[in-house]
Parts: sequence; structure tokens; C-alpha cells
Amino acid sequence: MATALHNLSDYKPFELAGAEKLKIGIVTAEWNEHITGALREGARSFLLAQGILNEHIVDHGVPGSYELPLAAQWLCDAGCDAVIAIGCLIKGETPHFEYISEAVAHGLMDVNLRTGKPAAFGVITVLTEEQALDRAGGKHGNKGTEAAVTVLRMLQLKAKL
Ligand code: RBF
Repeated sequence: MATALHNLSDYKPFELAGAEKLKIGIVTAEWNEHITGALREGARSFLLAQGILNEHIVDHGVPGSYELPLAAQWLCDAGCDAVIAIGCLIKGETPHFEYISEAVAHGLMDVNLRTGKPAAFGVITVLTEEQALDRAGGKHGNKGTEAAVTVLRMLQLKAKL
């Protein structure tokens, strides 16, 4: 296991038994699409590198991050083993940022606990576009890739129990 882990983007592909049977959902918010598109690609490439079949990646867009928890729940209920929720919230001049960030974080945690399936928080919440770019394949890695690492590691844990 990695120690002092601050960045899961450095994960190398690991042994994942039964990868070809897993069905993984990706829901991506269309707000700040230049960022969320890069996060989504990071997630998709990691899934493929781990042996998830392209036809088993259920990939859908939603208008904004606020819509992610419901879409994630729908995908879990429709048979996905796990879901990666991707969004990018950039703090503006209104309190919307706090309301939406909190709602999405709580909403996704509810999906995890209600469905018993991993629903990863691949949502970056930042003050500036530069900070977003740094986390979408820049100097702080790709948080979409990290969300993909997370759901696969959680499924690995579930399989062990
Ligand atoms: N959605 C995002 O994914 N990222 C944002 O930065 C973002 N900012 C928003 C700012 C305001 C003022 C509003 C009204 C919405 C914003 N949304 C954002 C959209 C939100 O997640 C949702 O799609 C809409 O509120 C409709 O439910």
C-alpha cells in the first residue's frame, strides 16, 4: 500500500481479478467542460488499462455538478458495479459554490451508502481555473484518474470480504 499518499495519479495498474466482468459508470458534468473532459479521459484510460472492457464503461453527461448524485444513483440502480462522478466547481462571487459543493459531496456519499456501491467524488472544487487545470492532468495529477483508481480499489476490497 502507498504511504503518505497525496496523489493517486501515480498509481500503476494493479491486479484486478474479474475486471472483464465489471461494469463501471462515468457521469460527467458539462459545466467547465474543458476541465471535466480531461478528468473523464483520465478516468476512462485508467479503467481500460485495468482491463475494464470499453463496452462495460457506461458513460453519460449531465448539465452540472448538482445533477451528479442522482445520475450516479440511476447508474448504480441500472446495474453498474461502481460509478465515477466528475465535475468542476470554480468559486465565483456568489455562495452557489458552497451550496453545490456540499450538496454534491453529501449526495454522492448517500449514493455510496444507499446502494453499497462505490460512487467516487471526482469533483474538483477550486478557486481559479489555473488550480482546476493543475488537477486535470497538470502538476497535481488528474483527479479523474484518481477517482477511477478509487472505485477499482474499493471493488477489490469488497471482493475480498
Ligand atoms: N455547475 C458546475 O458543475 N460547476 C460550476 O462551477 C457551477 N457553477 C454554477 C454557478 C451558478 C451561479 C449556478 C446557478 C449554477 C452553477 N452550476 C455549476 C450548475 C449546477 O451544478 C446545476 O447544473 C444547476 O444549478 C441546475 O441544477
